[in-house]
Amino acid sequence: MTVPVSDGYACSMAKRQAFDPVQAYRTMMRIRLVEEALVKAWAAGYVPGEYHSGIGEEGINAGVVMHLSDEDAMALDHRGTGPLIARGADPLALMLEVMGSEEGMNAGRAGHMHLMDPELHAAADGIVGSSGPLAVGHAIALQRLHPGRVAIAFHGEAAANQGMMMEAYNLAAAWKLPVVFVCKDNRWSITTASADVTGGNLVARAASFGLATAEARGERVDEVYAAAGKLIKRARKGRGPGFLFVTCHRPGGHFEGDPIVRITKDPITQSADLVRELRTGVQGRERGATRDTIRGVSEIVARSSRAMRDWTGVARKDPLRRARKAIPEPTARYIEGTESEAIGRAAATARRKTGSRSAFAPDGDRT
Ligand SMILES: Cc1ncc(C[n+]2csc(CCOP(=O)(O)OP(=O)(O)O)c2C)c(N)n1
Ligand SMILES: [Mg+2]
Repeated sequence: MTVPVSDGYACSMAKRQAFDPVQAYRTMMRIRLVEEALVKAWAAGYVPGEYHSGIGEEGINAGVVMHLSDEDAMALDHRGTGPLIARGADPLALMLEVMGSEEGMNAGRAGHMHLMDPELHAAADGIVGSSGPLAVGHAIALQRLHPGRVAIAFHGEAAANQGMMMEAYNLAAAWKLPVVFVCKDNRWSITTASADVTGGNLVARAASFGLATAEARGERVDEVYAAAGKLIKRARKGRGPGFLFVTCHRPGGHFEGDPIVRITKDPITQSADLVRELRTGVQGRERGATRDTIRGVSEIVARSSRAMRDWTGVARKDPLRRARKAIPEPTARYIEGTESEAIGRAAATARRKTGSRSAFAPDGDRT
């Protein structure tokens, strides 16, 4: 399913070679609005389970996906909303799916972590690292059936430590497959700082497998577009796979309701549970030696403050803010107006259709 192409949106993207900042801003704005609508829907109890938003990754999603065309494939991770919207997936069908509706893009069976659009050759998977082998599978098929087409694997920096991801890098290089791995580095894997569990350097690691590498800052969509373009172009020509390493800042933390983000926003109320648990740990019967307890508490405090530092005050790294500066003000406003209206309408429809299921609110909040 694709968005009606009244503005030439979905199908015109791939044919363009030069970077189009207006198209980039429209794509990023559309992603942001869908993400924000889903974040609000989650808080209001319309979304069963978790929701991992990709707010902050829009520069990566738009910068990479703007290079793709019809037969190209995408294997997505647990933050699949952005790439799918960038590719032209129907926002209403996607929102309905995340809300568990039978009218959703996968009849409500997939939820947000297994979104799939066969027409776009795109599917998400909640198993961390699985987008690697899945993209390699697509790439094997493309190499034989559709030379010139490319497969993309979106994955987090922590997923790069999964064994199956390294198998994917290896086979891609050994068989010169048309695949580009897009590694989105937000520096966190849930509450583990990735630097604490990662040996060496991921770009050097990818290069050592024989992948062509490039790097970009995720808040600069033009930079992502240029770096992705080089790797995608050579992969299409049969010159082998690539690895694109892109930094990004995700202010929402790991998922909606992330306790650390909640504490950052409202420390007095939201830290009550943490303080209670810490007190039980420190004073309870099962407590360990005092030295270990002190070390444990300091570790928790240090880790929480490191996360808070990373996840707050990143507005200046917001990819939309940067992209907006690159286009004329009236154009930006026009895009904001038309996209807000379309996505607002789709979000209201999705809520109306799933209204009777709005039973998943955290803390009984139904805003
Ligand atoms: C194989 C596997 N292990 C653990 C998990 C739980 N899990 C879900 S997301 C996540 C963090 C992944 O971090 P990263 O790849 O950096 O992606 P990010 O969430 O930061 O976007 C983990 C450990 C999982 N889904 N699959
Ligand atoms: Mg990460």
